Amino acid sequence: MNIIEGNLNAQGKSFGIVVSRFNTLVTQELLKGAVDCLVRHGVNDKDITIAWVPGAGEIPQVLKRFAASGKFHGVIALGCVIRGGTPHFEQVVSVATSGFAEAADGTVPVTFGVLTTETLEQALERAGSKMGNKGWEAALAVIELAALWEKLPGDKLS
Ligand code: INI
Repeated sequence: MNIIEGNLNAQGKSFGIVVSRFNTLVTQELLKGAVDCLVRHGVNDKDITIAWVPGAGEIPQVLKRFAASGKFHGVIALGCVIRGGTPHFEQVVSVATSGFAEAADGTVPVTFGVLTTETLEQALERAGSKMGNKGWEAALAVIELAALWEKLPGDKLS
């Protein structure tokens, strides 16, 4: 039996983060959580590249470019869509999630830290208060996948 798992050591690895500006109050906290997680697991500050985009609807375009660039061991998507203030909530969420799925094509690990909530309060709870920080969680997941990637059969980023 072969069991393959990734560890949480990210030393020497580089990561890209795509974060949306819409609901910045929340997304800046997701970003802080993600960067903190990467750095605490050994990533050098200079090996983190952050791209800001206008809204969650724009995340997939940049995510795909990052994933295809060959420059990163993993890429993280961060955003926040709040139903309360979003008449076209379903459309924005659908564009973000289906685009994410296209970017997560197995080239490099890609993780999803886009909050979809009913209220701003629920979003803030998931951005560093009582429900944790989903940015941190997305970063931890990409670290584990990046380590796993090195053990999977096939090509890897050198
Ligand atoms: N984008 C978000 O990231 N969150 C939202 O809550 C939101 N609302 O409320 O509409 C939102 N809309 C903008 C969207 O992501 C695109 O930027 C826009 O449709 C232009 O393509």
